[in-house]
Amino acid sequence: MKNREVNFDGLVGPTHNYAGLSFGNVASLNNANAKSSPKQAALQGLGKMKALADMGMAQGVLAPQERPDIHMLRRLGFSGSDADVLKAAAEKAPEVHLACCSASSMWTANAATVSPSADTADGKVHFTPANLTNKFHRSLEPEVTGRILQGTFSDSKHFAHHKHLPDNEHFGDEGAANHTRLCHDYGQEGVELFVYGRHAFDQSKPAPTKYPARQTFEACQAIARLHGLSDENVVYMQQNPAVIDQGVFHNDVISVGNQNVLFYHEQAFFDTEAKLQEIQEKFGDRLLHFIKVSTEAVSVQEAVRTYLFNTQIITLPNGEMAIIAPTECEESESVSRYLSELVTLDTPIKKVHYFDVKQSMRNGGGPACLRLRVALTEQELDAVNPNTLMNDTLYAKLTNWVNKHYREELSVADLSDPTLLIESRTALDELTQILKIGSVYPFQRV
Ligand code: SUG
Repeated sequence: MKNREVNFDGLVGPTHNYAGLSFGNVASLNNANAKSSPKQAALQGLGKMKALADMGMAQGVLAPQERPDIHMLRRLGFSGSDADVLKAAAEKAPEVHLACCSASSMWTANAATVSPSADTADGKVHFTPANLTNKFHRSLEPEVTGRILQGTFSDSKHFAHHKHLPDNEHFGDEGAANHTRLCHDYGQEGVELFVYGRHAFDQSKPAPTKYPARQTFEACQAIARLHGLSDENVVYMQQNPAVIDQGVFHNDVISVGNQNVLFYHEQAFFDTEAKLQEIQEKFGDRLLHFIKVSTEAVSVQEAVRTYLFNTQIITLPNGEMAIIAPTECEESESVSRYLSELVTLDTPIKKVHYFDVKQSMRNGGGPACLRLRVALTEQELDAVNPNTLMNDTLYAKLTNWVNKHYREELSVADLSDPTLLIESRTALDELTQILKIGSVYPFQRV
């Protein structure tokens, strides 16, 4: 039986913009109010998906969400026609309006936590959408994310879906961005690493002081319980509070794993040595590659600027691993030097492929943010909605769809234009037919 890890990338939505919504995420704040190009952003994302499919990887796509979120604006007291709602919100509560226009669901590493069937008590693949409570614009996502995941992984014989954790900062959960799975073969039992930023109930424990820790220890434990994971196969690790304060708002900005490789910055974790030892013990006597990057080779600041660790490490059909990195890594002297050397060392990583995902990078979203990893057996892959799996035909359809519906350029002022709402709904309605995921959007359900 062939087991594989499938990347499900988020398709960038038609309202992609730079609103400076994410305190603690340096790129988001630095690019606030810049003009965006939704069309370029979506095409860059599709280009990466197609390239991975062409490398022989199984690649899926997850639909974006309906924005502006008129339903939330109505819930917050704006009324009248949709156009009235947008106009009043933009005038009277501009920050709330911007939050309701964000295309942030594109970063599907934050869509959910996924545990493969080899790790779970009932032998099903488990999904829990992330509640994303720390940022209002992101907290709008989990309900529809859940529906999109169910439309993509609908077969209850293989897939189990949970409701997102309670919408409260005590259970702040950012999904797979803080979750890594180490394993020998994708279909064999693995060790799931849950990385958190703070303890919610015990305030005496270390925590960052400048920027928020979005993920709590208590949320990690709840997910492990829901997914039926065994304590023997789970490791909880705390992120180093000092790096959160330097802009590492998710663990996938400072470490990434794949199969028997954990690639991390020496400052990534708290209590590193003890935790690496626990990982090795739980992994057993099989070979694990801990690839540590020293501060001397790449500073935390440079890692955050270039997203060296927000790379995807993928296993190619020939068994070798490759790194999918943003072009910012290639443009940095220290990081490109590090990567050219890495592929010559005695580790499974043998190649680096650079991709231009600058539209997403400017909001703090690198290649790894754009994808949700789902390890599947062959039977499970057969049970996935086939219309969401990338191939030449789907790529051509989605490229045409983007070219037909997306704007070349968008400024923050354009977000209150009622025609943008109509354009966006028209596009998404057509998309649900292309992907055959059902009526997942609120405007399709009234
Ligand atoms: O949640 N940026 C996202 C980036 C998410 C990156 N994901 C991972 N690291 N996995 C965030 O901070 C910025 C939106 C704006 O400012 O317009 C934003 O939401």
